[in-house]
Amino acid sequence: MARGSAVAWAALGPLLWGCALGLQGGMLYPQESPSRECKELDGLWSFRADFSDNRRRGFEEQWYRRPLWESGPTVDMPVPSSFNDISQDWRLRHFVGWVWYEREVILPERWTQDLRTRVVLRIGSAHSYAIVSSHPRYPKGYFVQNTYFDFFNYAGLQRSVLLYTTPTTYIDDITVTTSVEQDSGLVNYQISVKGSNLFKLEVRLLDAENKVVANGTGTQGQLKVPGVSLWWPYLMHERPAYLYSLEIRGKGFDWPLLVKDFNLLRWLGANAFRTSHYPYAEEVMQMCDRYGIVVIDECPGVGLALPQFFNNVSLHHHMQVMEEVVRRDKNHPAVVMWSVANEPASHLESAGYYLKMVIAHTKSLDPSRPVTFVSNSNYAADKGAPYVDVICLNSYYSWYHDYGHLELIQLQLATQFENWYKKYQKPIIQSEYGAETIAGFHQDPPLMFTEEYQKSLLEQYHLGLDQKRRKYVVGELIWNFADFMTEQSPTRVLGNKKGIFTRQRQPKSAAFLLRERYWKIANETRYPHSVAKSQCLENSLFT
Ligand code: GCB
Repeated sequence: MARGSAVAWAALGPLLWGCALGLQGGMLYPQESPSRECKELDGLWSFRADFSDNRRRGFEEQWYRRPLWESGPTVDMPVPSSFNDISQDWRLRHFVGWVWYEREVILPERWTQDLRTRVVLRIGSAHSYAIVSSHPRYPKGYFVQNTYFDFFNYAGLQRSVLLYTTPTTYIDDITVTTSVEQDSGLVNYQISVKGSNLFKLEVRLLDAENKVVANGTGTQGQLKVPGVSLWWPYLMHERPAYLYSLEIRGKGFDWPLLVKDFNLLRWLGANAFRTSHYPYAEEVMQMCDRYGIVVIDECPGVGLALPQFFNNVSLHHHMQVMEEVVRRDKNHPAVVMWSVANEPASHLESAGYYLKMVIAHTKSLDPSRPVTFVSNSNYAADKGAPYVDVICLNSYYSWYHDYGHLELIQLQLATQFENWYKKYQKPIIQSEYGAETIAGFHQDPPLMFTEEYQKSLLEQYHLGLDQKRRKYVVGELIWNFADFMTEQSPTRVLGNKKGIFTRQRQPKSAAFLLRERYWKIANETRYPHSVAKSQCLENSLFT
């Protein structure tokens, strides 16, 4: 297995089994400190997909016992990345089954010899398990992956992998909640220490310039920051606070694209997004804290489309997933609300009970934030809405029905809002609306798929939103920030084209329309919170 005592060897397969058992303990983002060292394992790894009929040859032959190249051919695979689009091999693009990743690592001698050092392997994201269906109409043993969502199921080690150390007595988790008392910020903290009961804890709160602004001791307490300057979303005025934005990319992670996307968000004047339809990389969340972008943090509860999905096994798993999401993201000031699902079949009775339980569980995990799920059901039929704090609605007027009839949007939108509000009297967010648009297609008067149609559709929605937004509509999130890949289907032309940017991040005409709108809303009321003030530093709740 290992060549020499200082060489460690890692394969993904067995690690995935570990992940499946559920993550225990805290999920603090690894930070270097005098007592913690980090070693990034990003770069080129060896890789093999197990193409055997039952996809289990790797386990049967124990590929993990020796260097991977000894049991068969390997290819280079970058980490982080999805493996699907890296090679020219069609089979890999659609691969369902186990894949094996390997990387040799030289560990500092001290890491393996110092008994007071604990070494942790951290995989940012290993994606994913699959639903596999066999089809009697097809050749024997033939199977494909069926998904019930509208994005390509990219897979692999899509986020960074690293090793880090802690002392054997170590801080496993920190929970921070905040409040304000006159001009003071109150920071309540709770620290979980593992490994021993013999320790002394000193707590220091640093501001954006790394100056100590409050001190404490012990595993829990309250820190007071007089004259506090609060975290504030980018360009948001206070009355009424309003979220306007779009959905960005989140499955994989690479810095150039991430920084580009945040520059585009700032250019647009957008102040929020939802992590549709799974939690984004931790680095994305840190950027949101830093740039003042509000996040509706959504778990991977997507594709809950069939009655049989609302069973106790799923419910239990869904609750566990919410525990993981909350544990990971609870300390980000940018997170404003949890979303437990996207478009579940919430008209079903069984879905009503299921959503009630998941929402109640999420609230018990974090009583400080509102909880929602995103609905595309009818107001009269939805069984989950009674349990949410904010109603989030997806609707595609003049797109998935009444094709081309932009003149109907305002009436249909007003009816939608009024019906929901009358029934529930809760704040509403229009969490999706948009039109498929192929960059460079033009037609006037507008026809579907052209840039003019996307613009006109958004304009009609905006007229409808403006009627309600100073009342109970508290946000509008267009679908979508950028074009993205989906499974092949007769309704998708090389993926979903509802982006206002192309996949290469170039603007379609609608991007300019949105830019004008977002900046106009931001400037409607001049409030003391300036753009500059919104740029809080990561992990600091107050600047
Ligand atoms: C939706 C889904 C989203 C799709 C979008 C569309 O309602 O939530 O995942 O991509 O519609 O474009 O159809």
